[in-house]
This record gives sequence, structure tokens and C-alpha cells, in this order.
Amino acid sequence: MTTEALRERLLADLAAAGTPEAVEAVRVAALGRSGAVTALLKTLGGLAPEERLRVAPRYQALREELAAAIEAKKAALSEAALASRLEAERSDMSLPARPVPRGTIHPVSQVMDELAEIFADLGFAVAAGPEIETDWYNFTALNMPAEHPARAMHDTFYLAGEPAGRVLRTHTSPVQIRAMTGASPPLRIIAPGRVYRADSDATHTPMFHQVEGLVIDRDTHMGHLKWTLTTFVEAFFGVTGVALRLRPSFFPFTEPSVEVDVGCSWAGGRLAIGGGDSWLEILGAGMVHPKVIANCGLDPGQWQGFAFGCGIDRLAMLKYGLADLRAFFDADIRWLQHHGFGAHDVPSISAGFSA
Ligand code: 2NM
Repeated sequence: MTTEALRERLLADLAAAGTPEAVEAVRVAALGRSGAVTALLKTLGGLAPEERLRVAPRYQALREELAAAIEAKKAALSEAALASRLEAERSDMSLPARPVPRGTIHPVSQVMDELAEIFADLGFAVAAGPEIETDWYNFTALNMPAEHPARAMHDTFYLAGEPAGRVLRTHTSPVQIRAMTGASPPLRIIAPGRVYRADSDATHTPMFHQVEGLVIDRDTHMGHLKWTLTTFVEAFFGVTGVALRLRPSFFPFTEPSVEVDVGCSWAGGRLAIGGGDSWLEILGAGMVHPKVIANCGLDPGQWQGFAFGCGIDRLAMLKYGLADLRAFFDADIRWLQHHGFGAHDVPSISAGFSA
């Protein structure tokens, strides 16, 4: 067979090969140890030098041409195989992953969003801080020096190891301290977040949620506090003409300190916030103690203001009629589907807060 005839036969075999295995068989038949082209190349050694010089380039060109054609054919076949696999295994990634149960917005998250929205309308920014705090931010700066009896009221979780003096924050007040030391007044912030106290029974969980508010300005007074809290309660519960009752109390970080009750009624066993002849305690508040202001590096002769604090979980229970606090933390998908909120039920002043 002439070299040209051999070339044409092998290229035809290659063109006919439809699988990687068939292509490999063509390669072995041509370029393998006992392949036809290999055999041709082996004959070069027995040729006279002039004859060898004449035919060697043709043989070598044939070997290279075939090797390249075989590689190209293999690549084309594997590309076609991938394309048909991709076509066959196509899946629609935008389909919902049913039947996996879908989560919802937790009532605590919903209330946090409502708080941010209501207080944004009153000019408050949302502030955040670490949940692992130092003794100074959680207690000392708040007028609770070491050995102060009020520290014992907090059932604090103390962290072992170094650095010493770390605690899980027992309230979000350290966020307010960080705001007062880190920025210059006037200040209007709320600090919602997780807080921790070693307390666990039907009405207490060791982690719960708190929101605290802080206003620092030159002549802020208790009247501003009462108006702010009344406006908040009316917006949050969606009622007007709410009565607030301020009772004298004590916190180390405020002077004077008050406990705040909201008027309510229990007509027909159902709680209604706003009017009525009962009172429900919902907040603690007061004028920030001058020592706290000084501890933050501000001059209490120039700056004063009010602060308040309130449990978010309890607000959610009151507003949404949730009886069992512990169910909040069970991560039970059935409870969430019943009491949770849709991702699009975004609270807003215009759309309302009780979507
Ligand atoms: C409360 C009650 C009263 C409060 C005080 C401060 C700070 F940092 F400004 F001093 N933040 N939050 C405060 C005051 C919190 O919770 C029942």
C-alpha cells in the first residue's frame, strides 16, 4: 500500500470512529507499538541513505498529522459528551426547594424591624455592639463599680480564661456606653440585641432580647422621655390616647429612675393596650446618671439625657398574643409557620406594623 493510500484509510477510519474507544483503536492501529505507521517508520533504518532522506519527512509528517487528528477527534468527542450530559441533567435552579419546609421571619426579628422603623421616624439610629463585653462597659461605666450590690442582680455569665473580666453582656447598655465614648453629642440611638442572664424558668430564658434607647443633648428632660415613650407605644400597638404611668424606681445608671406602666384592660380575658383601669409594666427608664456621662468622657454640666430599656420578647408576646416564651427558642418549624412573618411583610409607617 502506498503511504498516501495508508493515510487515506487511517483518516477514513478515524472519521468513522464515533466513540473514544473507537478513536483509541485507530490510534493503536496506526501509532501503537505494532501500528501501521510505526511499522513504516521502522523500515527507515534498512533504507539506503538517499532513499531514507527522501521518504523520512513524508513518514514523519504522516505520523504528526495522524497524531494531531486523533487528539482533535478525542477533544471533539468529549466536548460533545459533556454537552449532551449538560442537556440531559439540566435543572432549574430557580425552582423552590420543596418539600423542604420554608422558614419565616421570627416574631422577635419582626418586632426588632418594627422598633427600628418607629424610632427611625423619631430620628434615632440603630446601634450595635459585641455580645462578649468587658466588665468596664457592662458594669463599671454604668455606675456599678466592683462589689456594687446591683451587679448581683444581673445573674451574670462570666467567661473563663484570658483576658480576665469578660462577661456575656447582661443588657445592651454597653452599646450606649460605646456610643457615648465613640461619638460626640447630640445622640439619639436605640440598641436592640441579645442579652444573657443565668436565669431559666417558665418566664425567663438565659438569652433574651432587649432594646434600649438613649438621647443625649443639652436640655433633654423627663417630659421628652414621656412623650417619646408614649409615641412609641402608640405606634407599636397601633392605638391612640395611650396612658403611661411613671413610678419611681432605682437603677444605678439613671437618676431619677422610673418604671413605666401602660394603661390596659382585660375585658373578656383579652388584653387590650391603651385605655382601661389596669396597668402593665413594660419599660424601665430615667435620666442618665451624671457619673455615667462623666465616665464616657462627656461633661455632665453640658450634656444630659434620658435612657430606657425594655424586653423585646415580652413586647412580641403582648403584641402577637404569644403565651409561651420558651417556644420562641425551640426552632420548631410548625410554630414558626404559624406565628412567623413573611419575608415581604416589611413593617413601615405607611403600610402599618401589624402586617
Ligand atoms: C433601662 C432602664 C433605665 C439605660 C441606661 C443607659 C445608659 F447607658 F445610657 F446609661 N442605657 N440604658 C437604661 C436606663 C436601661 O433598662 C431597663
